[in-house]
Amino acid sequence: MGSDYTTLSRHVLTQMGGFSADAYDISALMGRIGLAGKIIARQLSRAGLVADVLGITGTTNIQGEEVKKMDEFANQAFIRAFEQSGLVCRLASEEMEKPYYLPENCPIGRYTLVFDPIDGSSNIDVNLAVGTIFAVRQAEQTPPEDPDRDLLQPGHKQIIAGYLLYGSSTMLVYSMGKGVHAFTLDSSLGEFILSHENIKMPDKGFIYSVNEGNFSQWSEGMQNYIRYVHRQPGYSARYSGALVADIHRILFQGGVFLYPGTTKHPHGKLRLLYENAPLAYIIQQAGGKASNGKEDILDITPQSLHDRSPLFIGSKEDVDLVLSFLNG
Ligand code: FBP
Repeated sequence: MGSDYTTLSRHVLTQMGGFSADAYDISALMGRIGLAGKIIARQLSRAGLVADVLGITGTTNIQGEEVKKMDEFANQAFIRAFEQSGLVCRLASEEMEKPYYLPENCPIGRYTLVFDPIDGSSNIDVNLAVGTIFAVRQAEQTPPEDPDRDLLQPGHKQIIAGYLLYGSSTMLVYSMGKGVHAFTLDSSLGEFILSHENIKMPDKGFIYSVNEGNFSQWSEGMQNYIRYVHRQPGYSARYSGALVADIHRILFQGGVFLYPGTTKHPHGKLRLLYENAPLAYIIQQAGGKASNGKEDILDITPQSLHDRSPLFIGSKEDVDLVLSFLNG
């Protein structure tokens, strides 16, 4: 267990190996992500008591989904957290068709941020765990005719990735390429304190996490994998409705999460840039694996901000087993 003094910003400085301007920039950037997370956690914690937390806004987002009031609140929390920061010039999220510019941070802002403000939105109104997913990349010179090209990069170009989990406690899990570390929010201090350092996941687990309601729409290989785990003693199905919560369980206990393509949605449901790639980065840093069924999630270059991809992610041996069924 970390001490009261291993705060998120201090841990990032240690990870950066010193007190350079870059180190302080990255530490400040993670501090802003932590701030947005605290503001979202506070709003969620009083959901049933104050107006305008639960329910829908009445609008539809670029995904064609009803926008929840918390989706909008969380999206704004991130934008507000990065205003006047000099860190991030452009942000892209699940809730915004196009990237959002913070002119006061341009062009000095040397990083870009992509995020899913609330992951597991269908859980909000029933007080079940939800999360936020984020990833940071270096901003690059882009041509005027294609200013956001540098947002469409493969996952291995992420320099930081992570998620916030709003569960019985609020946690922030991140990696900047030197292992995976988890922090727990101590609300009495208002600080994220290191609680789990250098998390390594089991090579094999006995949890499979999938929405079996889509069974009839899956490939034969995928159906055969599920038939196989149904026959094996010791396997347990766990599916929370929030990707972040299911991935968090698998990070600590092992197993595999699956969101395959379906006949209706051949690319599946989950978004590559701000759902699959950040979580693939975390899982790979913890010793696991993430694939779209054919290639490593971190090698895929998105063609557009809201591209979707199938996702098979978790313990190495479990993902390899799934791939062996998918590829016959
Ligand atoms: P949101 O980011 O819009 O919440 O969508 C993603 C998600 O809710 C994941 O968290 C979850 O794993 C999945 O969709 C659930 O989808 P389904 O209801 O089709 O099983």
